[in-house]
Amino acid sequence: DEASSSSSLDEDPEGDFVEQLELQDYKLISKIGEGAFSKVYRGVPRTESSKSFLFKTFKQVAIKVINKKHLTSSQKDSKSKATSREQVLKEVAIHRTVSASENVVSFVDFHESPSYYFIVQELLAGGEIFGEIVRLTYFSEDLSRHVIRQLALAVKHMHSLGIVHRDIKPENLLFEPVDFEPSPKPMLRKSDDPKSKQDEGVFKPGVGGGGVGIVKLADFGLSKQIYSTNTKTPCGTVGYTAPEVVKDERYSLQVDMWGIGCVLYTILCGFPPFYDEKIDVLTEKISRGEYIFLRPWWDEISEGAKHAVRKLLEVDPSKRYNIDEFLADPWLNSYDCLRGQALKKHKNESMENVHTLASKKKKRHARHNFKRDSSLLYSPAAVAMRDAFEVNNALQ
Ligand code: 3AM
Repeated sequence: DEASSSSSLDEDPEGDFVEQLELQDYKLISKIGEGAFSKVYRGVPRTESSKSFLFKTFKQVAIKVINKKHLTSSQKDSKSKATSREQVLKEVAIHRTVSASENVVSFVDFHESPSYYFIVQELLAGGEIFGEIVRLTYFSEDLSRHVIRQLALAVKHMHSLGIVHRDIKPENLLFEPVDFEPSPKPMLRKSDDPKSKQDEGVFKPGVGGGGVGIVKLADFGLSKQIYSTNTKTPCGTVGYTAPEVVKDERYSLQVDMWGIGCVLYTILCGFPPFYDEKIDVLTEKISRGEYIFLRPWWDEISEGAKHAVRKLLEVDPSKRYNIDEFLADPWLNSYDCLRGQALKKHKNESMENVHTLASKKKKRHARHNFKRDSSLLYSPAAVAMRDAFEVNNALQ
């Protein structure tokens, strides 16, 4: 019944819920975090289970537990109402499909009990990149490149399958931390010049600021397959499609590029490109692409990085970088570790004078809202989708 199903999870988050939750193959260890409709637990596959092979591959897993009650409750939030069993199954299907990429959080398993859904996935010990932004304030150009390149590879994989993520934001980027010793020597390849190879340090992900290793894209709750992934389908089939449909498909993939642009902007300076407390003002700013490289935060950021941001935050999706164009971007492909480090040091010094307590507070406040409502900040598609949900709900 309703009461017992809620107490099993909501009131005793550290307990052993396996019996109540009918999750025989995994043991839940502790709660990692909470999403809008789910709680995420660290878990281990049970060795005695028939799926013990999982134990070898994934010693620990992250289990997203979705309480069915929360999905069906008639909350005011239109997003909750729109979320349904079909959406959970769709999320699972898409996650399964895109899981092969090294930069996508691996899908492990899916279970359903009378009260819960369980999406079992690989555990990334670092948590969200969002947390790293809060911790470091902003990333060096090297670290930004390291993070954004991996995000781009994940998006490349998804787009090549005709799948659009639609919710790219720092909260949906998880990472594996790495330990590294700061070194006076460049740890990243300085150039492609073979003569400089001897001076090259060993490539260590994360060097350039912060211990961020591998970065993976997560959360496929808003993802959508927009055309057949069957590449063997003769082009003739596509040939019958109306131009505006073909365009829409292409353009809707482009919303992810906008998302990458927002993430890149945010990690480089520490605040998002579009922000306003009033949602209609924010929407207006987004639709006009009204953002600036705010001084002094952007003063020392390279022209190459700014160019990449401009090409990603291009209002016209046909002019916006597509994933292949972005992967070929000169800034994304440059290795300039030393300069990045030097700039970072310089910036830290100048930042101290600039950051009054008030501006710090304002920024924190902005970040707070940004986390709470960031799907609205990131993609024009998310805004459009929310409006569509509202219209739908009004009609029902
Ligand atoms: O609630 P917070 O922000 O602390 O990092 C994710 C987020 O943490 C974490 O669960 C929370 C809700 O999404 N999370 C989700 N998937 C994860 C995974 N595969 C994960 N942490 C590690 N590995």
